[in-house]
Amino acid sequence: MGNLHATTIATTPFADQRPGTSGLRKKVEIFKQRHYLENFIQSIFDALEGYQDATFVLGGDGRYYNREAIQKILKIAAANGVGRIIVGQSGILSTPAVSALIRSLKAFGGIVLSASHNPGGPHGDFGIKYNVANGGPAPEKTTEVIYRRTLEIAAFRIVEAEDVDIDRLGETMIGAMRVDIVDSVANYKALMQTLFDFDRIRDAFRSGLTLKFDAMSAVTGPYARALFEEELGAAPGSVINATPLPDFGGHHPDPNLVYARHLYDLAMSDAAPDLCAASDGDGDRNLIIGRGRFVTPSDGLAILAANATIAPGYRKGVAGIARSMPTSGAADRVAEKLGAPLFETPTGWKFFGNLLDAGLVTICGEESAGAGSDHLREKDGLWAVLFWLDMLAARKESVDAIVRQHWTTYGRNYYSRHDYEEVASDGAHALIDALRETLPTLKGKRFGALEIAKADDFAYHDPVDGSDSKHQGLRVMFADGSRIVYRLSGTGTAGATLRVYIERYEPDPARQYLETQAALADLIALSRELAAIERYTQRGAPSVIT
Ligand code: VG1
Ligand code: CO
Repeated sequence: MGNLHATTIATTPFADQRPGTSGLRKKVEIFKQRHYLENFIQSIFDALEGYQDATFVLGGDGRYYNREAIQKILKIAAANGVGRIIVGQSGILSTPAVSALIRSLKAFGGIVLSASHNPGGPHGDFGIKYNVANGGPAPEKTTEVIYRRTLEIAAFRIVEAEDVDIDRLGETMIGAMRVDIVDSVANYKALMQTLFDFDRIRDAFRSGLTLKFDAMSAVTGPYARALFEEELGAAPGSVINATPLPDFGGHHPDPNLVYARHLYDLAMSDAAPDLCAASDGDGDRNLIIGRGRFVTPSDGLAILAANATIAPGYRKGVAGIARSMPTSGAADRVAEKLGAPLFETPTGWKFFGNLLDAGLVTICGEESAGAGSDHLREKDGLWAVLFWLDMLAARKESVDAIVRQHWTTYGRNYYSRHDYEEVASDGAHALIDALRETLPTLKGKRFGALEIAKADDFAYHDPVDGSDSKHQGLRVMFADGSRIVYRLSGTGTAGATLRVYIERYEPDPARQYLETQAALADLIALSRELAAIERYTQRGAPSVIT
């Protein structure tokens, strides 16, 4: 194909294209509106500088509309003067694989098509996220420029060309832009081999270690098959639901105790394998359940950090740890013991990027089942599973034993998140506004044995670029170290979702084996009372407890 004609097409702005916690997420019906996707993609290019002739990475989690979106994006990119685009075969690339490719190829940036753990299909959700040259999600200053552009956009550019065959590996051209269709797994797999002791894990599987990994009919299937079964020798059938489906088989690809209940039940049964694990739609989250022991994501972060030097990729130790503010303080105790700094950031992986780039932290995590490290700039589900496998292989102990030993050493942070999903948006905002008003009056107040020591509206000052992010969640902190945090989700696509995070620290080994909801009962009751949740949301109880 020689010079193709690029046309400029007039358009009008949409008012609702502000990216949230992790990109722009909307119902498929919204994305399918005429010019909706085109406007957003053109706004991304309009917001960038100096990208002409540069390389970009493009791929998604295979959900409904992935393939159509890829064809449109390729044609818009060609019309905007992009030099080369690397596309995962059949449009498949996990979020961490995109991040890894951007870094390996020193690309200018990348576009991830995913709504992560949200359901897919014609009536489900779709999403677009722009990642920058370090491989991570664009920082807020960039997403704000993109958003402002979407409010003014008057035209987009697109070439008229045949669709590219994205199922066939190899190189093709759209006008002057080169398109490389690449293996979705190879680059990511090679990176994992530099971080973990594959021989040790292989030996462990040979000696009887057992795994059940559920790809939830989402993007990680091909990666998990290649890594766990083909490369590491886990028994055939260790990976289930391994074919990415456009509607994820009609399920929520969310690896939590509600949507992956069957894994929990398996792990608690007589037939339990040593490790049950799962990842989400786009492959950046992880669920870890050992035989008889669920590992909360907050504990998982702390345990990985405490054991990091077991893995070859982290032999040199941990420079620092970062966690999102609502994530439990379990990692703080590990950082303290390691003599490493601990950073507390707002929710969303984009806030870890600067800390990782500056070498201030090695391992990061969020309570929402995300963990990762400086190997790339996204959270990484299969990385976490490989880390656990390597730890099990090296320590030759069960998940349960590792967790118990961790609590004995560091104490246990009982932790739970209560989500009130899809409540009316007005009521949810009114709740937050009202609670914010009362924060200054809460200090010193007593509720039974609980005394409020401090209450604030979390703000973050980025120590690397000096940027400030305000209103990142309301914190109520108690004299005994317990905590309740309130914030509204920035990834939902219907109404509002109120997240309430509840935590209590228990240093006494004799009291570390209570059921979580029971251990937190008084704080849970207080969380509802303090914010008058039922009055504002008409909900007497949360819809999801994790
Ligand atoms: C949620 C999680 C947050 C995570 C984000 C994206 O955001 O709480 O920790 O970074 O999803 O994860 P929110 O604003 O809904 O609370 V993923 O795997 O959906 O890209
Ligand atoms: Co995700």
